[in-house]
Amino acid sequence: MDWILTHGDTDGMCSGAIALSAHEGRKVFFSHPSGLAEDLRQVDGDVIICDIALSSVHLKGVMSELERIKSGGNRIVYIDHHPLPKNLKVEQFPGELVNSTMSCASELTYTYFKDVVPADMSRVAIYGAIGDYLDRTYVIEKLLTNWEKRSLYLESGILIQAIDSTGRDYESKRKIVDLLASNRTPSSDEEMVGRAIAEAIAEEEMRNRIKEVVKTVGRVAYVLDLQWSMGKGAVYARAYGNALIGVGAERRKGYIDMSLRTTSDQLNLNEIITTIAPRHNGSGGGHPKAAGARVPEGEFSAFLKDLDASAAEIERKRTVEY
Ligand SMILES: [Mn+2]
Repeated sequence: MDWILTHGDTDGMCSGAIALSAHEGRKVFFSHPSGLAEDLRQVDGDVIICDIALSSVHLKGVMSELERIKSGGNRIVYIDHHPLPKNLKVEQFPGELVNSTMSCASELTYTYFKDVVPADMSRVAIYGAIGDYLDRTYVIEKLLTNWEKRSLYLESGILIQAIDSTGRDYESKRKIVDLLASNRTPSSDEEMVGRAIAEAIAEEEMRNRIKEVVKTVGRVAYVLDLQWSMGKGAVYARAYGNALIGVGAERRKGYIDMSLRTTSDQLNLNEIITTIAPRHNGSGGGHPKAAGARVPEGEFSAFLKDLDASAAEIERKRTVEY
């Protein structure tokens, strides 16, 4: 069987939908950087992987699975926009590697498949770009010229809120990917519209609750176990904690999973996280302003202190430089 492995956020799901519209009938499976090696073990055919960072900590396991898939005579296309780990030898990559940190994965996936997917799939690339805050690139702005921008914002708003409401419900996520791949709009699906409105109402309540429960460690503001989108939790924690970095975290099987956000142009969360997470027996990474991490539960408070110290150090250096 042939596969599509993709990330479960809006950008990942839009990438997956574009790949699925290029390869109807493939099995869509959701994965993430620390689970990728394990998830690849079930792959027994061609595979397209979208929007999943190659993490330096898990690189060995991922590469050996990719080698196994390739040696079975199968084709691998790996499309991603996260920075490549320093220990990756690109020339030895066992498949096609499409990578740029300037665009979202949906844009890269659409560009890769544009000759084989219906032209209407360009709006799915735009939804994905909005989902990852990467809609102001040359390609996306050009694609937008053939659409009514304001209407696409409604569609992407419904899509993004509905996806946020799915959490780890992979069956619902798969239905959304199918809908997008078959060129239907989010607004045409009653269940999605219902989910989106309910999520928007929950967000308004949660936003106000975060004002009350946010905690700070120096320049870092965090919320823990809100049972809600960790990314949004991080955004509002930073805003209401009046901090440099926001963290939305939750306890999970002895670990703390978290999303991190900053609005500072001086910080690079990907660099900070890839440096400090391993010091706490954790892993993580992502983008300069949005990243994710996982550390053992007992390390969480030391990790936050380390995060604050790194931010302080960068702030101090930059101040001296200027
Ligand atoms: Mn992405």
